[in-house]
Amino acid sequence: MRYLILIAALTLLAVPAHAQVGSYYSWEDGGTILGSYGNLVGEANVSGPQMGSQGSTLPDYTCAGAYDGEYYLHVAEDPHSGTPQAFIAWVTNLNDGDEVTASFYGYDITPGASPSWRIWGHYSDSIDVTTYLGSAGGNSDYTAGTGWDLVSYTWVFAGGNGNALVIEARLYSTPSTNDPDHTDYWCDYVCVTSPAHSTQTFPGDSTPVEGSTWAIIKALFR
Ligand SMILES: [Ca+2]
Repeated sequence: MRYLILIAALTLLAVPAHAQVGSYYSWEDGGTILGSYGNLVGEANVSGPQMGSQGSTLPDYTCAGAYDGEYYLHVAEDPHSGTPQAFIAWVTNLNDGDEVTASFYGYDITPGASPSWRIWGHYSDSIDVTTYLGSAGGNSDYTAGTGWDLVSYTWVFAGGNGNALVIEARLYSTPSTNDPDHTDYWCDYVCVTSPAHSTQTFPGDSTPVEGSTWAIIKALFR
């Protein structure tokens, strides 16, 4: 089954000049992540209530279940160090000036305090999702701490040598650096809107808007 659903094709008259296409991915097909950076461990496709740790080494909080559908993503930071990132979407074949909006829901029950999520991005080429061609910035707001919270950002593409954008789900634990601390995280329902000439790729077995790029991803992550 395919869970990559085309949800919108906006008017040609809208700003920006290119028609925008929106898709979402909800982890319903068993996928996990496209890649990661830093001390990110334990990526898993999960369903139902989950127990986790908020900085301790023992389980001390629970997530009741998915934000959308039945399945969602678990990752963890272990040991705490720096800012780990889960790569949860990839938009390729972009041109300077293109507008890309992405969002996801992160689970957070600690208002105003870590652990929390942020959405960020970096540039890559359109061949290999693991290439890093510089930060693209992101939203400095964290998940609110009210349960399943939305984080979102809009980039105006300016990739320099690269022509692709990797969407990062960033993990912020407390204390930020400490061994052997462990923090569990859950996220769900990543949405991406980008120009119709670009290609959106998500984890799992979903088919991207342009199938040729998916063949490359499968070869990379076999
Ligand atoms: Ca889901």
